[in-house]
Amino acid sequence: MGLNQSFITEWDKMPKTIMEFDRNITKESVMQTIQQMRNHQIPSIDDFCWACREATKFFRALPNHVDVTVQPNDRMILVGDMHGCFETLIRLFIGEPKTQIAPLGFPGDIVDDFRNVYLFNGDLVDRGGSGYQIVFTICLLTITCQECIYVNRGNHESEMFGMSTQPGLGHKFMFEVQEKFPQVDFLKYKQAVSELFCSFPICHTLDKNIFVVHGGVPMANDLSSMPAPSPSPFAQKVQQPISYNQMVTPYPISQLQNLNPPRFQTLDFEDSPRTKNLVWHGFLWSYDRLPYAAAFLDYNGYKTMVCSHTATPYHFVTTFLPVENQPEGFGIQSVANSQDKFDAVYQFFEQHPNLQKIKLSIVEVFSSPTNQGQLYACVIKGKNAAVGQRLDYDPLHWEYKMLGSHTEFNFVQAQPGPNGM
Ligand SMILES: [Mn+2]
Repeated sequence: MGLNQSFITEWDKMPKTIMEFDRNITKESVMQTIQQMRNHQIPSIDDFCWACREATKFFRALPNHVDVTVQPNDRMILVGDMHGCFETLIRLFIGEPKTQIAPLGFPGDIVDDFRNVYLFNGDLVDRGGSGYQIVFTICLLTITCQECIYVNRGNHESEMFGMSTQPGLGHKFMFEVQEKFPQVDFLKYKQAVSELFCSFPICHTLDKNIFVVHGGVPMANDLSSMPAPSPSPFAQKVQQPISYNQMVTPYPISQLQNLNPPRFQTLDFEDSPRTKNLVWHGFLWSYDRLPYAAAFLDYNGYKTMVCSHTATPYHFVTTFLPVENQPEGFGIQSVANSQDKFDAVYQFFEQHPNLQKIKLSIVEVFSSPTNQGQLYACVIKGKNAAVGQRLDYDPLHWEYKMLGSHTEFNFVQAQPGPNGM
């Protein structure tokens, strides 16, 4: 992805006014506030920091790994990287008449007898120009509708990106806030933002079978304290994984709750060789979509992993099947990276129900135009069954809600300069 391209839109650049905001909020008032932001009003920095602190209290009480009991009438909506594009949130919640895309509605809304439950899978900020409105929205919804909104932390919710006050490496959230409030010092809001970002849980499990995490899982390299592989994520994608059952067992998810330092002290998820052997780093930064990740699913009793982080232009589904005599235990059966391929893989498994039962899957979902492709959210409807059987965990059966194409967003010209955009 080109850091020299701006992902700030004409919408982001429209002049904003400060809204009147009553802190006695209700679900109804929050919907009105989101409408006001759509109409180019933004909260004051004091109201913004208040919302961050109130939401932080809630997130801090959650474990690192949140086990979500899905209700039979829940409609789970999994949203990938937003990267500061508030227009995507408008498309999800309210709709955008010019696109003809029907909105999914707000968290907690009942649509066709199903209750909307959202999970935002990290990277709320940076790159785009309206992370401020996204963070404010997430906080207000968390305060008023806790059972209908979940958030995972992404690698941008770190000192390296979203909390950074150092210029360089693309458009950063702290500078977005500074542009909105040039007279206010970073110190006024950086602490509230940092505490919020560090309070987000690391991963969620839905109905026991679907594991949702921003980056991926710690690789064998991470767990064996071996020297890190190439720092390039693209190099990692094609690198052969180290066979887990010969060298190190996959990370047991039960250990995540007791990991030290606690997540509240992990400001710095730097993407450098120095931090690559930290378990924290794997969950937020890993781009591994190879059999080692399937081994993690198998070891921990999950069927499907939902990741974001990779800016895929389509909702990639990677399918793994057990392979005899392979050290990894699993091999990649297919990667559905286009609609034609998706349909072919779907057909194959419909014709091979025995393989369907034993396969494992990874889905990549990205919901911001910074992927320079199509934007999607995953939609999975619950059913009336026992816990563990309420969601169909096979991603070939899920609905992928198209939110548009990157070509529909009017990006402004990149600023020339030594740091690029
Ligand atoms: Mn990311």
